[in-house]
Amino acid sequence: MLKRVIEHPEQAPRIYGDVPSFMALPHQPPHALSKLDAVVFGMPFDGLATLRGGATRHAPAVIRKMSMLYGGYNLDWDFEVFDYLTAADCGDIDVVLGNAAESYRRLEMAVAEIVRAGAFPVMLGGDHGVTYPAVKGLTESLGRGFGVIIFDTHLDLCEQYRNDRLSRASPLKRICELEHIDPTRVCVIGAKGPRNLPEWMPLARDLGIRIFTLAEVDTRGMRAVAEEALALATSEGCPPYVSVDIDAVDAAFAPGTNSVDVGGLTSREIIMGTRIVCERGVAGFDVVEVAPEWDGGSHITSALAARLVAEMFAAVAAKRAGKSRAWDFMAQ
Ligand SMILES: [Mn+2]
Repeated sequence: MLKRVIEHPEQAPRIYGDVPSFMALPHQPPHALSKLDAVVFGMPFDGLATLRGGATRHAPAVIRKMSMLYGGYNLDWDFEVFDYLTAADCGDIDVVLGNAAESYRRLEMAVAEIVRAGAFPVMLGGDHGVTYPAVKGLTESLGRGFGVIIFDTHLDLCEQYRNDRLSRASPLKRICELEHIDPTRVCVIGAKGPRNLPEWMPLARDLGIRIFTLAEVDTRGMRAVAEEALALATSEGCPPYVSVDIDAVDAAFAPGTNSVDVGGLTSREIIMGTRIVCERGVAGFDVVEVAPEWDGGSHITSALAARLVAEMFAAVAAKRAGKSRAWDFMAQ
């Protein structure tokens, strides 16, 4: 069994330079993946800058560094995650900055390799545009569909933005056009506020996407909302693809992002939501829109991104260990 190196951060395999592998997982390039449950990769791509830019291309390296905070044992779950789940880090996609189509094609090829290894992909973005090729590559490699659950402030439903159909403004629209994706099994959690377009909500209704607004999360609580989203997304029995746009989280907890917004989810709420929507396993997982330079040196947003991946791993492993909702028992 592939084992993590856990004694000291310096023992972690190096992806490049001083960048460790995610959570000190074994480093295996895509063409040499052994049989695994999960494979982490970085997608250091940012295309369109819609506000203040923000180099999401730097996110995979910083998220990996901050992941060294976290080990396989989690007090809330009270078990060793990597006793039940094998995972590796296959490094970054060799992106061509400025060329989304070619970069996305390379991502899809890597996802195909990950599926061939029997694993599910775990992507460190990148702007939100990269969720589209990840879902496309996955559904094409699997030859089937799955539900999709997205945490996001924005609905990202532009047909195109300045003639670009592959930008961070359009991934949800592109995903809903995929052959095997049923938009009625697609959910967005945490949408809010004045940085959405007036045509998006009617379009979401027409497509049949279930939008859980932040107001609904406030009223019903994250637990109820995440449970309903999971039931919708897994209605045909397959685990969902889960995408976390870090800008769903309040700027107080996640300032390091391009379309930063206030009045959003707390870090506790996004952790709770991530745990619940991943508890039946995942088809794939990503965390996107982290722009480390806007963290002002704290790397707090990258730490949250790494934590959410760790929580996803715990949720998936807990299902195998028969420890679902372990944190509920801890609270008693
Ligand atoms: Mn967003």
